Amino acid sequence: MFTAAEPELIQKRYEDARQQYALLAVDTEAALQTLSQTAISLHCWQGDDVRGFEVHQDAVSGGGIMSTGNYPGAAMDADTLRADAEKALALIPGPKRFNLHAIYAETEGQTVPRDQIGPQHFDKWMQWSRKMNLPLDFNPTFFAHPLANDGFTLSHPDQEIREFWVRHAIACRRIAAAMGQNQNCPCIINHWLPDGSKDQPIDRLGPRQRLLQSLEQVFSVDIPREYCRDAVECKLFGLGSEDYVVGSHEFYLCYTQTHPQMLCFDMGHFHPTETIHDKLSAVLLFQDELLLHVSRGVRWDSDHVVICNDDLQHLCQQIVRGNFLPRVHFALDFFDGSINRVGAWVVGTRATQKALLAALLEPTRILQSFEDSGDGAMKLALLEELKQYPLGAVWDWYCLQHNVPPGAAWIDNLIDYDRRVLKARIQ
Ligand code: RNT
Ligand code: ZN
Repeated sequence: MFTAAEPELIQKRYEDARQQYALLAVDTEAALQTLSQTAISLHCWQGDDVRGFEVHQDAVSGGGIMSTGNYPGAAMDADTLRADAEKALALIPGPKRFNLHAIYAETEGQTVPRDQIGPQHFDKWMQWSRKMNLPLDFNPTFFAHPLANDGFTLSHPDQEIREFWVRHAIACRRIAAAMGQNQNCPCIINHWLPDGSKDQPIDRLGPRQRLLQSLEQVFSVDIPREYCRDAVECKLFGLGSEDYVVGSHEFYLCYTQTHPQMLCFDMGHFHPTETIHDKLSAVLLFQDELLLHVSRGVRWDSDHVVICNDDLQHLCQQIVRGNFLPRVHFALDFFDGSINRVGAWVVGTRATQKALLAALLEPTRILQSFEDSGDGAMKLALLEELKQYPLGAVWDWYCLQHNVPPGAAWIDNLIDYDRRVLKARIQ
């Protein structure tokens, strides 16, 4: 249905676009070169609605997050998840990484408590990573577990429960280091916990004191930085933690300012009208690197499939304008179980790459000179005109060079996989 244009035509369109951008002193080749060196980490949990493969998993609460929808074909085991991911990866140009959670351990039918998981439970993932040339990232799972049912983990008032989660986090850091060693580049491990309260806790300080203590324990274990980099993720509110989240923005901002771990900004973790692009130039003035969870908040949900909207474009603009690319890590974080999950991965990743490409194709120097000379209307005018520039022609050329379908052509591959594979799965 969406037959791709002939390669010669794509090349010709690119050549025209190259000249059009060149008139603004924008070097499309340089932009493409940068794009082809920027990896996006795809999150495994879009493929199975954040279920994971733990044995004897109790029906427990989502722990502050929840994937909704029952579109057919969700992956129910690791081989299927990998197969679906391979399909998605084949439709996304350029370098990618793959982000796992602890609940995706492969334990051969054995129940392995979360504080006892080790690198061996991720052997198959690491083999796959090598085969696919796809570095892995990692996350401890502080939710969907009986010991998380109170809504508190690392900040739980019960010391034994806290210690269980501390051991879990340390076990995960060791796994991350094994992944880093396996792939010869650091594995980014992100620590997010759902801890918080639904309604007006009297004590807002105690849980934060306990979280701080637990984090000190988790990070007191020396793990080589060349293999593992730790991040901590803040949040304003979640499902069941509407009134209070222990690991708030202020908590982790202060924490990372005084500790070597990096901050993780999730685009959906702030007030519904608050965006993160303005925070980069503030935080990166004081800190070395930043993990981004590219996501899309819609009303109270923080995890809709990413599209190329203003928020994402503003974010990428800030990264490029501030020369922050070498200091930020792009990870996707959304989950939608109501649509084809492979499609969700591809839509979100391609949107992120397109937003980045648009930012890389910006005539920043001209815009800056308008700003400097007080020509605000001219600056705004050029920003608006740029929206009609042939980004798509440059993008298609990039896709062609990376052997993935350009334009809408990939939707045909998606329809085929949907009908032939996903809908044929017995649920
Ligand atoms: C939840 C956080 C967190 C999770 C993943 C599954 O609000 O955004 O990053 O989405 O760890
Ligand atoms: Zn997140």
